[in-house]
Amino acid sequence: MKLPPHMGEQTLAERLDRFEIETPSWGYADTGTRFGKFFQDAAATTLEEKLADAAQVNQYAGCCPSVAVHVLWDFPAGTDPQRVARLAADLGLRIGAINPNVFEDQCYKLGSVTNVDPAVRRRAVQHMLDSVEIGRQVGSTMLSLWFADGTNYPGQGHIRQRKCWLAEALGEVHAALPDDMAMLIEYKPFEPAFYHTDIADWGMAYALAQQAGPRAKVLVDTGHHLPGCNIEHIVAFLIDEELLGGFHFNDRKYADDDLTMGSIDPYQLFRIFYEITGAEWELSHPLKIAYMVDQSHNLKPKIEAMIETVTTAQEHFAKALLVDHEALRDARQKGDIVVAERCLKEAYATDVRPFLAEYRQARKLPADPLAAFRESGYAQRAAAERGPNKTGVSGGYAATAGEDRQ
Ligand code: PSV
Ligand code: MN
Repeated sequence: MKLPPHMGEQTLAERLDRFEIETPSWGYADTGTRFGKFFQDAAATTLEEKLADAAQVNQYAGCCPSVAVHVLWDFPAGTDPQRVARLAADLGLRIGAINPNVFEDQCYKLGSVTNVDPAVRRRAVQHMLDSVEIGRQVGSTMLSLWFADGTNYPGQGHIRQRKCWLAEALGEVHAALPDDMAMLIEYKPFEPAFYHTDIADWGMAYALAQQAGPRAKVLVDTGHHLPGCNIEHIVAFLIDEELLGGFHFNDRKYADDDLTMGSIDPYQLFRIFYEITGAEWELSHPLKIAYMVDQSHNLKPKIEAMIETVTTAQEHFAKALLVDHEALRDARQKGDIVVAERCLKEAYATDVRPFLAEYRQARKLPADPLAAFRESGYAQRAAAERGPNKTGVSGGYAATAGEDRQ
């Protein structure tokens, strides 16, 4: 494998040791689209099962020690957060981002923090404050906010007024964050709202983050852009502004398709990682960016899809580390576009899989995590244990957790 001057095998391995990617609890549960849902016998229904599945991904891939949780789906009334933290720790995991849910309750039909009814706005803020408290108790350092708020028709909402309510709510929640907790603000151009979304793009998330307070940053969900958008440009811009908080990784062909990372446009993934690793090279220090997956697979087996995702992430991160920054700087200086682009393409074309296989084996991980997981028989055992308990009908909270996610 051709390595650039700044990147010996040892350094590459050390950089990969620091590369962690968080998987989402909802990625292990049965899920569907608005057209229906196909159950998988092995899919998790309880938080215990979701954590057990996440632990499998970490056991085989080794780079996913934290799990994002969705408060409404994972912390039904009466859940003891400290017990959840212990459960995670017993599995070699920790609880990562806390995702409040202010989009499913009936009262949010016309908005949560942007609802004209002050009682609904209060309820949404209270849920976020409660989520901060859960986060504190489970030892999380991230509150991850996404709002489905928006309108379907011109005239339906007072856009500027809604913006003020949103800013007010974010400011109140920010003020309640413990010192070590960051607030991530996610944007999305459409869906479920189809005329306007209150936080439609990175610029709106940026402005709101700045108003909210110093620990508020922008979260880039790679599926939340209109076609043709240059996501890596947004990433570079936010890095420079010190406002890139983290990612929700997934891939897409059309909209928020939640396909496995790198399945449609792996070069885009590489370009995103290049903007980050390039900035880190120039700054000579790592950036604090939360890499998270936001995918829930309704066709692929869930644990396999997650292992595939995180190993793809590792591969593309490693490729990005292979860019010869000095040669690139030199080519730019000379205005040599062809060589400059070639610096990226050379790194992207490098087959890092043999290196990663050795890297894993040196860390007592299987060279091929997916094959090893398949051989373990875990999925068959989970299907045998969990399948008979599934009715195929929504039966209680846990059985429906995460299922209606789009
Ligand atoms: C919304 O599409 C989103 O990307 C948000 O991150 C939610 O928290 C997540 O999906 C789960 O529905
Ligand atoms: Mn997301």
